Amino acid sequence: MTAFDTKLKNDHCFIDGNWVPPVDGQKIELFDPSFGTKLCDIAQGTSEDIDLAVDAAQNALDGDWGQMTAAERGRLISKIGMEILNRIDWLAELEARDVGKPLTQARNDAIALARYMEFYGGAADKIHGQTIPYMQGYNVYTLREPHGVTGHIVPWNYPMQIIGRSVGAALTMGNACVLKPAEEACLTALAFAKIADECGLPKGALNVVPGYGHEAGAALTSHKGVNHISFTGSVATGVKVQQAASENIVPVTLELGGKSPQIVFNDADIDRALPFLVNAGIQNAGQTCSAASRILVERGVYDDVVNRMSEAYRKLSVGPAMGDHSLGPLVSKRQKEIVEGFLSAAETGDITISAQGHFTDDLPEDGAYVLPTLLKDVSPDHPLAKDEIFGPVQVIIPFDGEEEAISIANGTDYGLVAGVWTENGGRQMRMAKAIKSGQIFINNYGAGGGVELPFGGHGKSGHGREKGFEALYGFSTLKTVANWHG
Ligand code: TXE
Repeated sequence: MTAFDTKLKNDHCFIDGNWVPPVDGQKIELFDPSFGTKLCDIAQGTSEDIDLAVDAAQNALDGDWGQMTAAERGRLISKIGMEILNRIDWLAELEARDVGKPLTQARNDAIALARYMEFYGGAADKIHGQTIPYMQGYNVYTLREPHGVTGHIVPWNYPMQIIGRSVGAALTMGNACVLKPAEEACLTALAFAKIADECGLPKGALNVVPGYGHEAGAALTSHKGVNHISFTGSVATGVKVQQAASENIVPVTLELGGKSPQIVFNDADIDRALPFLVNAGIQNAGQTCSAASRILVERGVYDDVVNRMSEAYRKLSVGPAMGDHSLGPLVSKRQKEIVEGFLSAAETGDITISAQGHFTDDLPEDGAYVLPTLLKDVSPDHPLAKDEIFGPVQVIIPFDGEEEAISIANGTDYGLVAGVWTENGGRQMRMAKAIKSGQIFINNYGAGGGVELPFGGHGKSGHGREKGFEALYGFSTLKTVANWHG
């Protein structure tokens, strides 16, 4: 199988059920980060393409898509999920070559995308309003309705999963979507549109406009015809998105990454914890919003955890995505420079590298590779322990007792996910309550992806919840009807 079959019009937009070139004909070059070579061109959509996409979405709401019952939508969304499963190899290869994700991880993302569609497809006709007891002579009830046109700005780190959790939920509630994938990674967004189209999604219900953030992205977030915006990306861009949306008084869901801790107490089951501690830092080469980039370890087991994590790090291999190593390259040379900047701050800041992984022998020279790096004895106040690195770098920080663990855990601007490792039931509950974070995992981390589990941030990690039924509430609005019948 080749990465590009001729059926995927990679340099087109998908608008109103048609594959169309961008209005001004411009293109963006897409690179394979495993080799640093050009992969293909994608469309450089602009505000004109966004206008067309928003019009098409509005027409879909006024047309066939808006007329479908919840059960019909659910059946269609489930069908798209089934078709994704049928084309898993194709999707996985597209993602691996586009963003450098090791093939097995890319495959898991395709499975997660299918799982979102399966979950949401099944939920479509199970979301409903309520009746409210009120004054004599009234029937009062609520209706759950779509926002209308929803805008989806998706980053490059988990395109398929993020499309699943946001576009999947928005379609389920009957919204019509305009999706702007990241300029570094948009092939699986186009492939998703192709699959949805072939499954019979009415035209205009999903539109995809690739392009730069400051052009197509900004045009989408400030568009007066958009009724809800879902954004996943950096804090700096999240601020711009929220400002743009506020001009039109449009609700926004922001997922802006984090500096998530896993906290290991002296009584933890370290055999069980170890793979979670390491994988949650190096999965997708650390380019994960919920990466456990801080490992807090109680003094009594500190040396043991450092030694065992170091041993695991030394076994990690880094190579081309299609070779399916522990880690692939980072998404781009730009991201590699960002991560190397942090690593040189470690060198000059006198921080000890406890262990690193290794490159494969035949590493392509121009790939965006960095070694997974474990840093120990890092002060909780150091930028390496506070800032999101978005690369395969974990810091280990010692602590003494619950109080200090909580203070360090809550000591960054972020609060997306936290893990707690302890056998003490009372402490599990105290920690779950005290940590400021959208998700807390006790004696596990990530819960296998958790399509069903509401997910979102605290502080600068953002606001609003995606995944699970919560996302369906977020992608809908509530209307109250008070009907006086005398
Ligand atoms: O993010 P941006 P970048 C973090 C991570 C990373 C850093 C920079 O720390 O190192 O952000 O990555 C679109 N209006 N995360 O520069 O700019 C852009 O086209 C509207 C964490 O890639 O936030 C892309 O589709 N949209 C994160 C998306 O925003 C705009 C995932 C993300 O790009 C826009 C990615 C604008 N003005 C990076 N400017 C996570 N939470 O998982 C850009 N975009």
